[in-house]
Amino acid sequence: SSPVLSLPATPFAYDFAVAHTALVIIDMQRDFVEPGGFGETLGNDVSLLTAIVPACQTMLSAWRKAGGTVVHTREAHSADLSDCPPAKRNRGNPKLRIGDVGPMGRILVAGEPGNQIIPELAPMPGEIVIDKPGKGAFYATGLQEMLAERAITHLLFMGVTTEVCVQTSMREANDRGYDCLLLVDCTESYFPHFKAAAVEMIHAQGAIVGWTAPSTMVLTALA
Ligand code: TIU
Repeated sequence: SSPVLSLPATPFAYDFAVAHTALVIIDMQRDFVEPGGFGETLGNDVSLLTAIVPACQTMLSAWRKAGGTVVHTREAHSADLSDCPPAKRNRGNPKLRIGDVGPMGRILVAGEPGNQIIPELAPMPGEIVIDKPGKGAFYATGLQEMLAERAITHLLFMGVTTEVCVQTSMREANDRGYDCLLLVDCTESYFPHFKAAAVEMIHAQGAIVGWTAPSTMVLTALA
């Protein structure tokens, strides 16, 4: 049996059962968190993102101990870039484009060193790992079917970056009928004011996209 747990989240209580909830960890890969990857080639200071790693580790290990479903995503393209639209590859003025060879291998290409999830949050056997060609975790992936097989109805989100891949994935999930909650201390942006705005716009208008809460609330509920 999996009792319903209730968090005093924002903007109001978030009720979930561990058996029907997945922890979704968005793109905690070296490309975004370490120097020499995609994030840095876009002109960003990646050091901001490493600050959330300890909170993510604590949350992940508590969720594993509780027996909950874990989903890891990576923003990843196939080696021939057939799943990378020219509009995405040509956008902006990066030092290195998707598919170019950087210090951690080919930028945003599956299997390259930079595309690996950071060791602190490495997937364990049996956990779902999704390679996604878009910003959202549902576009051109089998994620919805995998969640349906496991009778998952609720999603707890963490990862990077808040207003890009995390928010896009939450919006996709919300439209697919999932009750979503963002763990605010387990997500970060290269732009702190974008993170703050994203958190506000998610829980505004009566949780129009979903709920937000600190991870300590989940840890307390699981204890
Ligand atoms: N994972 C993710 O958010 N991909 C991005 O490209 N994020 C940026 O903030 N650029």
